[in-house]
Amino acid sequence: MFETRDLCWLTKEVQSPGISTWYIDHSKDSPFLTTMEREMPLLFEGISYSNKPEASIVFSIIEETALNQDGYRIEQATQGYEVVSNSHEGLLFGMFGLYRLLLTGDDVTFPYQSVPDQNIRMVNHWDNFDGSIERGYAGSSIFYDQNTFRGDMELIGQYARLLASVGLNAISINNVNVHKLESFFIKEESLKEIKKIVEIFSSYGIKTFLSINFAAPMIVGNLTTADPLSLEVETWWKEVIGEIYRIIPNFGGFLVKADSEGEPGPFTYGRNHDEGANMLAKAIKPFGGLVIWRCFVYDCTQDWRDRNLDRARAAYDIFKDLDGRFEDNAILQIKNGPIDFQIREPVSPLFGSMKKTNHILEFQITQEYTGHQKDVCYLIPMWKEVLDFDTKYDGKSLVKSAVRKNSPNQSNSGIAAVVNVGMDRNWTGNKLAQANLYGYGRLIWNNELSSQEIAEEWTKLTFDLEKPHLDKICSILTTSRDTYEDYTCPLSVGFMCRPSLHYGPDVDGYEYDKWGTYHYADRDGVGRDRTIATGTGYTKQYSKERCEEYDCISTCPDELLLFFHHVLYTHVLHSGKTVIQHIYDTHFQGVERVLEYQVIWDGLKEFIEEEAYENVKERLIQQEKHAVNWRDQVNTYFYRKSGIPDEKGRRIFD
Ligand code: GCW
Repeated sequence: MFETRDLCWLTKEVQSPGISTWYIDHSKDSPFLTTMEREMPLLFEGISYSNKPEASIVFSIIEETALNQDGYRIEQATQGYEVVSNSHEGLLFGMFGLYRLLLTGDDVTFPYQSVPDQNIRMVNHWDNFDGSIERGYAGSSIFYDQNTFRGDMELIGQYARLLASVGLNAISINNVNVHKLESFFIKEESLKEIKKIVEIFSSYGIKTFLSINFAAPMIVGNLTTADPLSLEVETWWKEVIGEIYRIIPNFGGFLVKADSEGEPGPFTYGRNHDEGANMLAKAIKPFGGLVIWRCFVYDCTQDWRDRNLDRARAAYDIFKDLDGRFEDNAILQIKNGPIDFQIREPVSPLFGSMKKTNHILEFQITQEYTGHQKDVCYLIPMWKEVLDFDTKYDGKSLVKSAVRKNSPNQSNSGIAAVVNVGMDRNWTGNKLAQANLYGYGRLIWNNELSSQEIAEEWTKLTFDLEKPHLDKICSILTTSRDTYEDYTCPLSVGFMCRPSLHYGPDVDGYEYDKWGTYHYADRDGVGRDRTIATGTGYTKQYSKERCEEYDCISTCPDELLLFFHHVLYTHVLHSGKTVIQHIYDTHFQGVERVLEYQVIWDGLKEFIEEEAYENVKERLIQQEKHAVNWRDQVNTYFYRKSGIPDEKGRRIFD
């Protein structure tokens, strides 16, 4: 397995005659020593361990508050490099940091100090025990197969090193929709298997979490209720948690999706979400565990006829008033936008407004609504926009700092994302989708990195190419989010994709359905009115300044217009174009861009190793078909509705 699997950005070895030995000060017991002993020769060609501190690379534990828990500093020493940190985790991250710098950092200056901007840096798996992955596009689960634990520990080991190499430190290993069999993961038989997985991740400094079923007391424990305020339920969970920690003392905790899309939760018992989360948090606290509670709670059985209901409002309506009522080891996990990982959405209004509750921001690396890892869609630009978004509370409050600062226990705050890997040999289906996993880790560790810098790092580590060729790949990556947006949903109107599948166009697919995602296109105009005066009042969930900006049609940014307003097709955008012309232009442009990507990629044929070349080539062909389909359906739909022709006279089907 080890030879045949694509090792992504860890394929190369640092080759330097000056680097021949390494040394770690293990006067303090290091749980990571074995890991580093295994890693160092994989990362640095011909290196061997020396038991003398005069080695080419020296790892030392120091005490320096500024480096925090996981941070490190690399100093240039006469014989090579010294990596220092407060913790062994930090040294491990520093080892991967030094490797990266030596391979990519042409103009790096030493000492190089790196301290993560976010404390919890997590990936969430939506893997099911049967081996399928909800919204997975890279083959089946690396953990499970046909209701058994796959047991390929070497593969899990490779995955752990990939995650640690980009600075991640937490993982949840099963789907948040916890089906029958997975509900029993909290029992001894499964825990013994899970322990083996936990051990591997923990040897790379990564904490493992399980998604649990809120109704487990009934499903697993045969109780008649799962009411969080029932003593019987509380006692049951305490026993279960005691058992988990007896078997897995370094277990991370629980991730919970409750009262959402059919999952059980406290609402069933007339209880609130703080009551649900706190019951679990109190039970797990003595063991140092965490409860991560998702805010993706909304009514998915809406009546499309009722225009007063607005799914976008749900998370804020449910959670804002609970601010300050959660235990110190409970964390709310909030999706980046108010609806659901669309190619463009405004930032969730909970950021900045919630000030007394630990929180985690949730992204989606797996490309559910962004092209299923067939289409290239580099997501770092989108995530950066979210992190850099100024919520405008108290003057200025950027999401990236609000997540931490507004969490009373800052070590219990951070970022999580639904991950994109599976059994495909290259992990992510589309080779270029590796850049999203790599970039996610890098960006949430260092929120200041640019999309361009991350793309450059990834391409340098991944391919053996001259700069002009690397630049070409970067040019595909860094424009691909805009391209995807161009040929899919215009101006943040959202959805318009095929129901359930979420790939390919179906403009009215969700329009008369129960899911609460409507565009309201008619013969005159399109968009959801979320204003205070005439709409759902969602704009009021933002800070005063943001509310005014979004509420007013003349100040609302173009790219968010249809999320907040219902406008005429003839409405003129800030760009100077009418809405209808914008729709036509972007859809033609999106397809053009994909054709350009094909030309660029073809030009790289002789320089890229065949498997990777063919992999992306094949997908770019699919992407073209996909883009053409979107273009023609969206353009035709709006042409038929509006009767307004394209001013450039291009072919639109009528
Ligand atoms: O985006 C939606 C997906 C569901 C997913 C849900 C969630 C795991 O379509 O498949 O369920 O979000 O985030 O819980």
